[in-house]
Amino acid sequence: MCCSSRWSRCCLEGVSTREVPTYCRICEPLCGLIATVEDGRLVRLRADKEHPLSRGNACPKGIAFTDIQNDPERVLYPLRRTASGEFERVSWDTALDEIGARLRALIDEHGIESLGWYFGNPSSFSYSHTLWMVGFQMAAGLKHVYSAGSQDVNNRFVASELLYGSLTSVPVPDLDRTDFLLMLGANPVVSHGSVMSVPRVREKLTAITGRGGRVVVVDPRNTETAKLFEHVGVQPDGDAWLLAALLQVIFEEGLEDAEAVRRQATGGHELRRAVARFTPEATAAVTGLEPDRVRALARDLARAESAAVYGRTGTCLGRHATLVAFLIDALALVTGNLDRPGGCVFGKELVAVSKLNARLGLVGYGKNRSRIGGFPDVLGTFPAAVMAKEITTPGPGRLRALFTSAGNPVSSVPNGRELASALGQLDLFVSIDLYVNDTNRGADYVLPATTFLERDDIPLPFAALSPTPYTQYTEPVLAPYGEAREEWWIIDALATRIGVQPFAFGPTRPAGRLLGALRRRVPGLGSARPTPSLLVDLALRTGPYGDLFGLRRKGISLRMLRRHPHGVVLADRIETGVLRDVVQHKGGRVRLDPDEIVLELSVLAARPADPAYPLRVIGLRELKSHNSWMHNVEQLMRGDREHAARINPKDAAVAGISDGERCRVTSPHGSIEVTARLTEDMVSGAVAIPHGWGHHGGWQLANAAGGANVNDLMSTDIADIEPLAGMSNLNGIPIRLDPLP
Ligand SMILES: Nc1nc2c(c(=O)[nH]1)N[C@H]1C(S)=C(S)[C@@H](COP(=O)(O)OP(=O)(O)OC[C@H]3O[C@@H](n4cnc5c(=O)[nH]c(N)nc54)[C@H](O)[C@@H]3O)O[C@H]1N2
Ligand SMILES: Nc1nc2c(c(=O)[nH]1)N[C@H]1C(S)=C(S)[C@@H](COP(=O)(O)OP(=O)(O)OC[C@H]3O[C@@H](n4cnc5c(=O)[nH]c(N)nc54)[C@H](O)[C@@H]3O)O[C@H]1N2
Ligand code: SF4
Ligand SMILES: [Mo]
Repeated sequence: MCCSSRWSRCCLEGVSTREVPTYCRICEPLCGLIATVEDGRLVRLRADKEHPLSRGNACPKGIAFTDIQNDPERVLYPLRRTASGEFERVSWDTALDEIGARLRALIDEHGIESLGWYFGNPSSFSYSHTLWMVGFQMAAGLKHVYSAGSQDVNNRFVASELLYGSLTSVPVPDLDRTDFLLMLGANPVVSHGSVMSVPRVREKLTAITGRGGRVVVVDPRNTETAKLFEHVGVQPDGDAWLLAALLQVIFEEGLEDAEAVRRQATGGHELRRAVARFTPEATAAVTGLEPDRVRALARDLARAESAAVYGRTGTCLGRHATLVAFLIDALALVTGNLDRPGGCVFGKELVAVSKLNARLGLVGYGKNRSRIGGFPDVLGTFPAAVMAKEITTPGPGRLRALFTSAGNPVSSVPNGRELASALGQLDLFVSIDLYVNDTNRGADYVLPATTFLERDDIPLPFAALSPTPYTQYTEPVLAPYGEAREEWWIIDALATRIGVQPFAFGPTRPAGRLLGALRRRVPGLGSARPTPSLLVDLALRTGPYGDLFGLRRKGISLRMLRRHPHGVVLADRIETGVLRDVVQHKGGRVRLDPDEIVLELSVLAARPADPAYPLRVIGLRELKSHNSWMHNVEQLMRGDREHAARINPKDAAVAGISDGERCRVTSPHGSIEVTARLTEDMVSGAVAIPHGWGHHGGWQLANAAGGANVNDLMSTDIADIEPLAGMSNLNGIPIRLDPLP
């Protein structure tokens, strides 16, 4: 099956064993793995020493994926819910034909706008899943599309739209060359880095201080990352104030790189005016930080030889998420650190999506508005926080049939209880997943997806996010277990049944003529059609690193990548001096004063204190959990793992709670019970609780792990959804702690 695999024969019983290089698709470093396969079954995963960047490094989750691949509780056959609420096995034909018939009836009665899709985080690691999802959305004209993005990163995209006129152009910190990294709301030592694709990220960070530089971590918790470097214990959701104060000091003291601001941007004066009131003194009550410390930080950052500013989920899930993402890049630009070595730099895409999109305007920002709340779409998706109300609110355009793929929104979006109850009101609910999870347990059908080891892949969106540009193509390592199928195949099969075909442009259109040559017969899908690998090969070959069908020596194509099964480094480092090419605004300059941002700064006000809810809850990721879906793995759940809230001892004392006791956490929106773990790591006022616990699915070990869904504390009130990007507010929510008897 794989040209790169090494075969050996076990002399005893003729068992065939293969060692196949591939890569992990659980999180963003995409570490190289070697899979040991015996007679079509995975027996082991280990780190790939020959991978050019991860070089023999992988984390416990990647290695433990063997147990997910082989989990007896994995869904391997299409399931249909019976009248008694149990699932029964049905054939693919039965499932697809029945779903198709129900969809056609719904569309006849209520139109295509009654149909919706939520795709979760693991989809972003599958090029074929995302490609076919987008193809289906465009071909069918789907409006109700939701994703994990509104709980994760859409604010980052909208900030890029405002700054650069290019939603998908996101700068990354140039870790290998920077002298100063200011990191807000990220814990890469545990998360392994996000919106930057950096194998061995811990080494990259310690190398900065090793060569005499600094790493400053702004976080309400003294995290595993902060402990290695310098910690600034900000109050939850204080980042907008802190960043504005840093800019204020820099402008006031004339520390800005005036030449860079003039050359790269417009609106510098307006930004300066907009931040003028945010002095370190004026913001101290919100940030919880000493004014002198903020001043010193601003000076050090501005004077550093080179500096990068980087923020991740801790800065994306507050009430001002888009503003914060905007100010992060503005700070880099104003200090002369945007698009220069050691600063924040723009990687080159494998497929020129940003440019193509800017030219063709395929998906963007605010092309549509959500029915509930009137939120602008981001890359064709609406805030997942309105999904429940889109189902329960009567009227034209009501969401009546929902598909979820690679998602567990009851666990991951705000107010899981509301969503769980709304799902029960759907006319049709279909899920494509590896498991019966906390969301699809009430679905009409659960369709079995292949794991990442059972599909071919190339990490399309991640090449531009790697300080050392690289890529890797992998063939499937295993044939699908049971009757698992790839998402793109399932999407295509469903689409066909409602008369829609992704990527089927009419034969008279130029794209149609081109794609005409790119058709292949696929088992189970009827007539010849475009396939993901045909399309991606074309896109790669004509892309920025492509071989241009032979015109560019050493350019890439799938064929070329197959010859390098451990991955290929595409360049030593990200090119700088590319800003004019990145920025799509007329005039080619970054906008520092978009109306949305200037307005938000002018009205920015702290949430009034409520004595009934004196503390704030924030998130926390743990090394051996992955969002909601790795709690069924025995290796990862060994030891004393339990769902616990991290609380500062002073706050616990006020609430009358001791270490190890159970306590009740109450917000204005809900209430959960967790174990209290007291730690000086938390700033006083902030309580950290991991998400993705409190399971009720088809995964017994996960169910038995206990815990609670922290998102039951979160709100889906329209006023609580961040207006610019539709971000869910999951960090900094006011809470109260009470002891449990
Ligand atoms: N082990 C593990 N790794 C993962 C995941 C996982 O679940 N487990 N999930 C993956 C996913 S989907 C993602 S998106 C990435 C996320 O990658 P990261 O964002 O690096 O991961 P987190 O650990 O959530 O780090 C967020 C940090 O923000 C802090 N924080 C919370 N509120 C605030 C605030 O208001 N201001 C500031 N400045 N900080 C705040 C938290 O204390 C936390 O330390 O991780 C990925 N990697
Ligand atoms: N309070 C709070 N909430 C959060 C966050 C937070 O920091 N705090 N973080 C948010 C973030 S950053 C994210 S990304 C979201 C994640 O939110 P979601 O993406 O909704 O949920 P996951 O927990 O990642 O669940 C992924 C599902 O995909 C399935 N799966 C795994 N691999 C595959 C595959 O290859 N194919 C298919 N079809 N299914 C697969 C798993 O079995 C699981 O059911 O959670 C968000 N929610
Ligand atoms: S760090 Fe992420 S990509 Fe690397 S092995 Fe662990 S889970 Fe997989
Ligand atoms: Mo995420």
